[in-house]
Order: sequence, then C-alpha cells, then structure tokens
Amino acid sequence: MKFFVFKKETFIFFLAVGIMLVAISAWFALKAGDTAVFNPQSEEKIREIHMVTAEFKTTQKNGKQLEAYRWDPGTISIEKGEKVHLYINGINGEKHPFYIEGTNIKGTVNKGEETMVPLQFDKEGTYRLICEAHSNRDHNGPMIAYIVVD
Ligand SMILES: [Cu+2]
Repeated sequence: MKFFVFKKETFIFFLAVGIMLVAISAWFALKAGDTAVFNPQSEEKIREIHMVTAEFKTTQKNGKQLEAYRWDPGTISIEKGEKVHLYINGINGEKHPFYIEGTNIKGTVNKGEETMVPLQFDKEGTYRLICEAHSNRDHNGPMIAYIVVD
C-alpha cells in the first residue's frame, strides 16, 4: 500500500497549488465585482441640456395681438450614441404636447413644470422636436427645435 502514501513534499506541493487556485478564483471574483460596481449603466455621467418654452407677444397698430411660442434654444447638438437628458422648463404657455420626428418620443411640457426627455440617437441626422399645439404660424408657431446628431 506504499503507493498511496504521499511524501510530505508532495502534499505541500498540492496544498500550494490549491491555495494558488483559490487565490486566482478570488481575484477573478473581485474583478467581476469591480465591473458590477463601476457598471456604466449606473455610474456613467449623462450630459444635461436645458431648454425652456418661450413666448413672444406684441400688439399690432390695429389692436390685434400677435403671439408666438418657441423652444429655446432652438437648436441643440449631440453626438451619435451619446446619452443626454434634455430638461425642458415650461415658462410660457399652458401646455406644449410634443413629439420628436422619426422617434417614438413624445410628452407634454406644462407651465411651471420641468419635463425630462432622455435622448440617445443611433443614426446621424437632424431631428425635429415639434410642439403639436404650435406647429406652424397659424397656431402661434412654428414651435420647432432642431436636434442635430453627428
Ligand atoms: Cu407649444
């Protein structure tokens, strides 16, 4: 039965190999943990862009009032694939129901409230943010902002 008797050195060798394997596994486990902690989904910085709803008003010589609504700024620029949070403050005008052409993004900006619109575009181009209530001159618009993606 001498075959099954390990020498002390052999035992120490296998013990050392075992400890190394445990250490390597622990290192990989910790590394995986790090990846989870620094998950870009939770830690990444998302750029903020701020916009307001503005109103222009005047009274013509004939007493008729002219008013127009606008998004301000009227053009914003973001990178392709970039994540942006667009914050729109409702300053003038009661309600601005909007949509972004070519996307399924829509919402409403209410007076005295802030609306956050998360943006990320995979395709370059110019996307129009259109207020449905003030889409053209006949409806006190055009209240259209341009989102330039490149
Ligand atoms: Cu509007």
